[in-house]
Amino acid sequence: SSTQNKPVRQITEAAPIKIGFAQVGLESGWRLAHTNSVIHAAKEEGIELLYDNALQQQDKQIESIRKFIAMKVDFIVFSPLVKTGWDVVLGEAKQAGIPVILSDREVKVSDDSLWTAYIGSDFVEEGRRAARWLTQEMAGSSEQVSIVELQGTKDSDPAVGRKVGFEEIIQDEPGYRIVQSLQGDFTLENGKQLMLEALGQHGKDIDVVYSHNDDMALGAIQAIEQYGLKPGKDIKIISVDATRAALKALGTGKLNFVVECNPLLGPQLMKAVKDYMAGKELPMKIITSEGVFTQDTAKRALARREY
Ligand code: GYE
Repeated sequence: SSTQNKPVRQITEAAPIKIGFAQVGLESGWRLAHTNSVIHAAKEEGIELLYDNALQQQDKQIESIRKFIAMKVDFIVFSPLVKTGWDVVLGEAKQAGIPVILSDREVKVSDDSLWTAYIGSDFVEEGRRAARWLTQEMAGSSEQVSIVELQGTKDSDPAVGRKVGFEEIIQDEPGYRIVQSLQGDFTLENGKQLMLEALGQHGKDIDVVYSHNDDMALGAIQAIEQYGLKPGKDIKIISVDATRAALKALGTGKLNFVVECNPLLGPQLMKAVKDYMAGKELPMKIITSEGVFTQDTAKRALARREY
């Protein structure tokens, strides 16, 4: 994109690379691990990092980006709350000649030269992985499978992708039905509330919960227990992220399957920043490779899990 061809300034010890990091919020265990990874990796590389947190508010995030533009940072890194609504502020960054790296969510803007690179996951594939496990798990059962979906933040890239990928697989299965799909915000509290609402409407008819992240799944576990059912047994639960807390819940049988989403993006991010400053062309998309966890594989993974 056009911002990639700008001459780069001289980086010295007295004037190191400066990144403005407009983080989206504090919503999840994944997010805390991501923030720590970025801060730590910047320190390791001698890169100056200015950190702002928008607490899941788009106007706050726009304000942060504007502040970083005014401070003439070398890069802006941000995790967009939602996909749309960034054209104006990213236009301002482009005008100022500041490249923007998206970590870990994509945006939908009219002009893709408004951002330089995306570093993160393939959310549609994560949704497919969740659904593939379910269809294998339920293979051979002739009964209807009633699913409650707990969605992440409305119009956010991970919520949209995880829904699309899951539905893509489920739609070919005649017995599967999403009986309720509730919009959430990726937090544990909210997951619990939404699950109580779903239980109030469908009660014991619910076979499966598909949660767009671990924190909401952990909230759903609390709700199911409060309702008097056994999470992982009476109701199967699938989630995405694979934080320590989720791996532990897999180990105790309260969760059934977790699709991994890697938050440790700091090192890749710093590498991209340094490559860019050295005049290298960055790939538009840098996609992380990830696995999945079952109750059997979770215990071993837990010993090595950093977050
Ligand atoms: O899965 C969820 C979160 O954008 C990939 O945001 C991220 C998602 C992550 O808070 O837990």
